[in-house]
Amino acid sequence: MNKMSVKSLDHIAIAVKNLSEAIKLYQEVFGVESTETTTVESQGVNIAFMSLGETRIELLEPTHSESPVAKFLEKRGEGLHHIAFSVEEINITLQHLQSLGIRLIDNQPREGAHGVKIAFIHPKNTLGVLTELTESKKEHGR
Ligand code: CMX
Repeated sequence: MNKMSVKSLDHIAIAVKNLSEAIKLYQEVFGVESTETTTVESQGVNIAFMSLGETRIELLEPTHSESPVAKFLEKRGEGLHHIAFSVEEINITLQHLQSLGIRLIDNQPREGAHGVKIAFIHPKNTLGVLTELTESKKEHGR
C-alpha cells in the first residue's frame, strides 16, 4: 500500500451528558428519524447512531464516571469527540501508518459497536482531532 485509502466518513462522534436528551434534540431540531442505540461496556459508552445520508452521527454518553468520555466531558464539556474513517483492511492500514511514524493510540484494533474492528490515531498527528479507523467489510455494511 503506497498510501492510506479512506473509503468514506463513517461517522462524526459527539460527547453528550444525556443521551436521550441529545437524541431528542437531533429528532426535534434536525428532523433526524433513524436512531439506533447500543452500549459498548468495554469502552464505557452508550451510543446512539443516526444515519444522515452516506454518513452517521454518533452520540456518546458515558456509562460511568471513570469512562474516558466522562473524563472528556469533565475537561472539555459536550462537543466533537472524534471523526471516524472507514477503511477496508484495518490491520494493513495500521501497519502502514506505523511505517510512516504516525503515533497510534491503538496499535492493534479493538472492538467497537456491533463487534466492528476500530482503532484510534493519536490526535497529535491529526490536527488535534481524535480520529478513528473503522473496518468496513461488505458483510457488516459499514
Ligand atoms: N479529542 C482530542 N484529543 C483527545 C481526545 C478527544 N476526544 N481524547 C483524548 N485526547 C487527547 C488527550 O488529551 C491526550 O493528549 P496528550 O497525549 O497530549 O495528553 C491524548 O489524546 C491521549 O488521550 P488519553 O485519554 O491519555 O489516552 P487513552 O489511551 O487513555 O484514551 C481514547 C484513548 C482517546 C481512545 C479514549 O480516551 C476514548 O475516548 N475512548 C472512548 C472511545 C469511543 O469513543 N468509543 C466508542 C466507539 C464506538 C464505535 O465507534 O464503534
